[in-house]
Amino acid sequence: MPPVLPYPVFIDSHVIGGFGRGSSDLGIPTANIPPSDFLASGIPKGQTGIYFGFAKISGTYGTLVRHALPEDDASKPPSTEIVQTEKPILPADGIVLPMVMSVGWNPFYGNSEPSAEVHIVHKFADQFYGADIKLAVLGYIRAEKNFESVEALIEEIMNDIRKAKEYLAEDGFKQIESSEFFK
Ligand code: ADP
Ligand code: RBF
Ligand code: MG
Repeated sequence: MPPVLPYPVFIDSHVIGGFGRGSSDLGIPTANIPPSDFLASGIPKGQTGIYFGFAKISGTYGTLVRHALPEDDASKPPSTEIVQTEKPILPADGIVLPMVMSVGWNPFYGNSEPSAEVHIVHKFADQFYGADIKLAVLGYIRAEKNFESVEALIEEIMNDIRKAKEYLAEDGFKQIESSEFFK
């Protein structure tokens, strides 16, 4: 099955700080990008929900320094600063990897600002805040939902990852891996 229009949608962006919950609450880190890069991508009306596709990271590993959380409003992300290292993102640099992406308000957490975040199916040696991230969004999996528990949310994300891997192994999707965009 080939990607159905408007896909593939290509996004050239960079990794920014988010709420810092993906790794700590869920054990599923997500590289956040500026939501405006998603909105400008050509996906109809910036539709929220869960997507799948490929991602390529390049640059050096970088960490995030979080400044104090605003005590009065936990629904807003803390102010942050990226500290770049000189360590190249090896061995993943330049390799096209499977990804799942969540766009919206995270109803489970009730965020007051939209986020666009990408979980890459790969074990990285370190964090890569500030790195360049290229995305080929190839399809829509489902709408965002609320859940009864963190465990239920994690289970659904695992299911999304399973589906993404399944779709991406099909010829029509697999060929995007070697597209000019990722060169
Ligand atoms: P934040 O809320 O700041 O995005 P997360 O807990 O979601 O924090 O962690 C995301 C960070 O973890 C990413 O910015 C990236 O640097 C790192 N990371 C490590 N492995 C992965 C991965 N497989 N997919 C996405 N990000 C990863
Ligand atoms: N958050 C939700 O509130 N509802 C969802 O249905 C939901 N689905 C997600 C699916 C995937 C593949 C990923 C990576 C994240 C999803 N999230 C969802 C976002 C999750 O709450 C978020 O990654 C953490 O809050 C960390 O920012
Ligand atoms: Mg994140």
